[in-house]
Amino acid sequence: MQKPSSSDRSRLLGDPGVRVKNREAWVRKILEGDVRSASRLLTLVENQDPTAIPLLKTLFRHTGNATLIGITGPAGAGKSTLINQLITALRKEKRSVGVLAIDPTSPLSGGAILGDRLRMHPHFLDREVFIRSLATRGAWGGISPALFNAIHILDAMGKETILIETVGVGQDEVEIADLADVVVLVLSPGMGDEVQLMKAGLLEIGDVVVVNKGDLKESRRLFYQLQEMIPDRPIVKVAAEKGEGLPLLLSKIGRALTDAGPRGERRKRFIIEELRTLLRETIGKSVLKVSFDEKEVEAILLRKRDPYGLIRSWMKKGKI
Ligand SMILES: Nc1nc2c(ncn2[C@@H]2O[C@H](COP(=O)(O)OP(=O)(O)OP(=O)(O)O)[C@@H](O)[C@H]2O)c(=O)[nH]1
Ligand SMILES: [Mg+2]
Repeated sequence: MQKPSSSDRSRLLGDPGVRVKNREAWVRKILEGDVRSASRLLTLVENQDPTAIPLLKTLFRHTGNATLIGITGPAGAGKSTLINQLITALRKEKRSVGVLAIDPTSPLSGGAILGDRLRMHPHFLDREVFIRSLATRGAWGGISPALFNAIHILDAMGKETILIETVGVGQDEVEIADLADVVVLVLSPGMGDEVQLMKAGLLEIGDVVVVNKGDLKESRRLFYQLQEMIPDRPIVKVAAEKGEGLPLLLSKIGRALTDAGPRGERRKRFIIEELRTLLRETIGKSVLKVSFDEKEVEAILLRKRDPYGLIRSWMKKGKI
């Protein structure tokens, strides 16, 4: 990888000199939940356009309220179909919903954007539902600052629940969905035997495990195998296409959220991973060994500081 230049830095951390026209009105509209204003900023974020940063800095203090639900699992397991059903269920509870579909990069799932649009279509006209696909362009693979920023934008829009779909293949790398408040691992029959699942490390993630395609008889076998392999974890059989099994799944998700303890504690991991990702992309090397000051993480958690400004200040002080 090339050494990042100072323009790379301003792309990710902002340039104090940059002025954005109508910034206040733009921010206000996003906070009101305006879809067009949010979409415009998401496009800037996706393209790593530095003019996004001043807006993100202003929005940041209005974030941290949404519940984040990660939906991960192999390509074709039925994640998007399940998300569609989850939206319906959450809307019945009058919760506003944001969905971020992180484009699957594996060739198996080509055409995912169109597929996602079609499968989530019933909610396109609902103002309380905002769905967006996002291309990952992290120089180091899956996770990139854009993904964190996209979550902040949906959060600032006032979405109460944000569903994050990523293809999880069980490699060592952290996926954005794994940083959510609760992670739902979606599996379905016909993806190979259980030994392969174990080998892939796929079963290491997921607070709640879904066996989807419950209408197929092979799903029973997978369900029982999983019960043996991960006896301590909630496993729910669902037929996403028919909308079966959703109430039980929602209650397990709710339980997992409660069991996970105070949200602040869980969010620290999210913040540390966000800082790590920003650092990695701005200084161009892996930063696994950088230790994060508890007080600084806390300041971000409480929205007294934002991640972009904090890293800038570290650079100024020569800490990195
Ligand atoms: N039989 C059956 N098929 C299902 C069910 N849910 C989803 N499918 C089918 O499984 C295929 C993949 O569904 P998606 O929802 O696109 O799966 P995905 O995990 O989002 O896939 P990617 O985004 O490509 O990783 C589609 O053909 C769905 O129609 C189900 O409950 N039963
Ligand atoms: Mg999908």
